[in-house]
Amino acid sequence: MLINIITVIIAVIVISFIIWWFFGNHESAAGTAEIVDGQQFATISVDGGYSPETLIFKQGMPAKLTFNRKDPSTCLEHVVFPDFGIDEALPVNQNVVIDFDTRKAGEYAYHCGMNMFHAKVIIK
Ligand SMILES: [Cu+2]
Repeated sequence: MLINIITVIIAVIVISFIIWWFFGNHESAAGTAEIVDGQQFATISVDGGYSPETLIFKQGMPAKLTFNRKDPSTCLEHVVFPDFGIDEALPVNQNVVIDFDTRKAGEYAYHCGMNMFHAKVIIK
């Protein structure tokens, strides 16, 4: 009887974890840009995904977005911003700077070359 209860409890925990893993909101804290002389700068570290996963830029201020890939996997070799027609190669351990168009407010999702890792830039 006790074994049954334990089994049920474990099953519930495992199922909850699976549900959280697939459907939960994993959004981590949003990153913000550093502002120097009327320009905003932000760096995204690419290592098993994009960090910070959500980055916020101010609308209408010139922005430089730097990607630094630490992950050698070919999966993350390219970063793609479909809304801006950007498809940039990211050599390992090098800074790749993108001039980001901040004229239009909105949420701009981007992803790796294979569309497996996702993150976004919010302009507001
Ligand atoms: Cu990929």
